[in-house]
Amino acid sequence: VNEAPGRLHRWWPALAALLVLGACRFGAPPGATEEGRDIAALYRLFGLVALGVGVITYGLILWAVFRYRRRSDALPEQTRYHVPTEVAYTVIPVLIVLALFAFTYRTDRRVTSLDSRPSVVLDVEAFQWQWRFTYRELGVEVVGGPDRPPTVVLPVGEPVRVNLRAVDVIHAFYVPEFLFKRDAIPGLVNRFEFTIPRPGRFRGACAEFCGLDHDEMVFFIEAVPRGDFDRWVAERGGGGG
Ligand SMILES: [Cu+2]
Repeated sequence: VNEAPGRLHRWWPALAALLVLGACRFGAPPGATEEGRDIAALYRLFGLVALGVGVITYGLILWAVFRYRRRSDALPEQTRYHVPTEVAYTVIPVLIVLALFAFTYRTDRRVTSLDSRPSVVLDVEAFQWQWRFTYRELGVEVVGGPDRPPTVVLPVGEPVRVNLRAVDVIHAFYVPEFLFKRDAIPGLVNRFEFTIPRPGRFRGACAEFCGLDHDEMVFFIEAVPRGDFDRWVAERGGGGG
């Protein structure tokens, strides 16, 4: 009758591992902005290429281990300087790296481009230890305070331009679900754009240690339909943009 607990005992490590792994999220989020989706596609490409290289490499290692395992004390035939093989294992990795570089360059250019006509311009100011978001054209400002993370509302499906500044020390604007991070550096304006295709609420935070209350530099971005956005602006006495 008392066997069950004993048997269960053997499964404790597996159960504990399952619990820990269950709390993990494997891989990157899919990318909540159009730019983020571009980056997610690049991640996937890198993952697949790495998987292919891994399968081939481990396959060849296993093949060599079993095919050429020790069968007697006699030394097998020793070969060296096999030029075609050496050329192949030099050229192929170089080609893979060049191709990945080209894809990365293309994605980076698309993600950081400022060609589109932004429908919202957002001045983002990082300071110790919160954020100030100013909709210059709409006359609206959102400032966070201690234990009061700010929520920035933005219209869905419209390009947003961010002008990122830092008042005191270096901070970093980071929204994990956007798969995007940019430093805020005193004396410098970092500009970038993003478009959020679907409504949602996304948590952002400062990603550069900037002093004692660095961890309090949390903010939220909320993407809503245009009508809701206009109402939100009007409630704050803004508009006219
Ligand atoms: Cu900071």
